Amino acid sequence: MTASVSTAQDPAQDAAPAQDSPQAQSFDFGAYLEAARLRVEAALDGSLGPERPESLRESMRYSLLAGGKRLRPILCLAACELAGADGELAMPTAVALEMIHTMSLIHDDLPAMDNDDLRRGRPTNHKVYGEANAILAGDALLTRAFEMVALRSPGVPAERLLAVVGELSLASGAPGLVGGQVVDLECEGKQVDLATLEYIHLHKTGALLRACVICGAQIAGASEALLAALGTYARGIGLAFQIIDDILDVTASSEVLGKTAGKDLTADKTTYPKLLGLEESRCRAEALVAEAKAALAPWGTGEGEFKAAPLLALADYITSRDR
Ligand code: GRG
Repeated sequence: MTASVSTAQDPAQDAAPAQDSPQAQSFDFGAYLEAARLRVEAALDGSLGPERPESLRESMRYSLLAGGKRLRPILCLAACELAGADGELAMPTAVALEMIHTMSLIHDDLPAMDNDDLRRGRPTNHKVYGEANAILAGDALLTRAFEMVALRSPGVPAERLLAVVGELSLASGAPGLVGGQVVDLECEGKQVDLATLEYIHLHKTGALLRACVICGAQIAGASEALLAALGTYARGIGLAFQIIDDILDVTASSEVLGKTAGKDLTADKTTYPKLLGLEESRCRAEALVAEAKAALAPWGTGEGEFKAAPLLALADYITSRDR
């Protein structure tokens, strides 16, 4: 597939599809999601090669290729395409994002953290490979993610890759995942207010979702206006994603979720349903998705309609998903 780089500076340029394109007439989100998922699965499958020893490679692959919705890499590809470039250009970064996400799941499941036995419908990494190996598999996935961007992203200008490395560092470290996780652990068993809950989720869940769309767009050389709009979009979908996660924790089964349901209650965590009730939580998630979609309005009308369609539909998917 030929990759092209856009230097678009405004909504009309960022997202102008071919005129009269039949794709612009209608958008089949189900087909889009499945095609994008398959592209991502293939890229993930080919992403781990030289890791040695073999036992490390096996445990990395066990978690990385265990399924999952692949929402993060798909958001990255969609943002890259909205910003006017071929999504394939962002595939190594999309893989890196899934590697960071998978690392965070492996570490989150450890006995010292959430202590879980089930993830993506399988025994957790440490249940299969032991705690030390699970920590190391997570460490290797995290560092491999940066290698994907810095050394395995052909065709992307170096200054864009540097910006992506910066975003991924912020999202993974104390200003993102780690900071959110620390506050989350500190708040277990305590009464937490809405502002603290929002802080936890904007960092623990929202930071990486933000990095997905920002990095995808940076690879395409998106304008500052589009990056700002994507930041607002990401805040909305990040919080909505976590609200729905909290709702599903009490309404769905472990079988459907592929992870232990009812965990928040057992761990005595403050959740949106606990603070607001189920109905109010769902309304809040829907309002956040509406805010997220509104941020992309300048890129989602007229000629830009088709290129914005995946991110708009992905926002709706966040509230309609059942796992
Ligand atoms: C060591 C740098 C470093 C970071 C780790 C453990 C940790 C710090 C952070 C925990 C982050 C975490 C697990 C947040 C929860 C995010 C979340 C809601 C995950 C579920 O995402 P889905 O539903 O899962 O997209 P699938 O399986 O579909 O990918």
